[in-house]
Amino acid sequence: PHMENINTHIVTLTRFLTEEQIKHKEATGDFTLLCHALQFSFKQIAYYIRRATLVNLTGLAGSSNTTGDEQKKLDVISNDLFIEAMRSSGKCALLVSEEEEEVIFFNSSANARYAVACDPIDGSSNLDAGVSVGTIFAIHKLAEGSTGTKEDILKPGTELVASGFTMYGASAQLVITMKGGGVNGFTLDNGLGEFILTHPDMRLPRKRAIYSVNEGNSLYWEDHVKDYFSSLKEAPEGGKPYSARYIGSMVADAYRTLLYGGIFAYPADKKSPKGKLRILYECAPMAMVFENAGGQAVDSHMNRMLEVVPEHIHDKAGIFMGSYDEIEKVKSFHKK
Ligand code: P6P
Repeated sequence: PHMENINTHIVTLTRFLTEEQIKHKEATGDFTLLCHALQFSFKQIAYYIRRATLVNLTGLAGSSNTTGDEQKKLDVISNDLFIEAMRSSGKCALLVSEEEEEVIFFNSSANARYAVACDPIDGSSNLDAGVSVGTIFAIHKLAEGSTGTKEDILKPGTELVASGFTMYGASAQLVITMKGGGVNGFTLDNGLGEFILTHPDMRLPRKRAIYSVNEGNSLYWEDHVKDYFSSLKEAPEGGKPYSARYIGSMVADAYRTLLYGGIFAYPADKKSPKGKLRILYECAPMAMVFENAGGQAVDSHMNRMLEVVPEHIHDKAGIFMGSYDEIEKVKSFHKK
């Protein structure tokens, strides 16, 4: 009888990726191998974050390691790990990282067909406060015949092959979605060193009375943004106002919104006219996850986020993402 309560249907990320590959007859295995390099870097980053608080990796000035050289901050270590994982995979032609001013071209990966954008440690300013941070990733496929140029990554999110994020919280939670597919959540089992499928086919509730925005910027918001958020604080006949939940780490706010529903927003405002969050490795990958989970994501002009094309690799955008009905409500407040 004890066997009855042991979940024997364990799907690891590795098995999941292989099953996905088999669905595509034309698959060469390159995408699968790229994703293995990704998951390896998430395991490494998770390991370093867990050690960070112990060995002072959270970037407190003056800390140095045994050889005495200046202790690298966690965001630098994570960026280095991620770059090396992409390089050694041989499947990544070029990489855009939040930590790198310019595109990194992997000339050693001659036949690589993928371009990756990532934020290795999004929310790192919160690290020493113990707030969950995360790695956000977006995968584009090179245009036919392209040898890998900046144009291969300056594309609308509608062309993304896959995207997702790993949140380093009490445990490492990985969320991944592929073009035309659903959203699946995996939890890192530290003992096995495996990501286990714990949240199959994640679906955003159509509505939920939770809003997530930095109200400290409300002085700078456009009027229709002020009106929208003010409307959430009213109690319609017999109804109740919304709850406010803001962590200030996009991956943590996004993960909660994905699980519970509601809306997360970082509107462009008078202080940040183009918004604060970056299109390639924050807005677009999150938008793909939210749309594939049944939600929506729009920019400050109410354009579908996945149709926004950045001019430069670090371009920003305002963003509203969350439950389908909630975004419809934002649109209704936006003056034409
Ligand atoms: P603010 C973290 O610094 C970050 O890039 C995102 O992770 C987060 O959503 C946003 O900025 C928080 O910005 O202005 O509210 O502190």
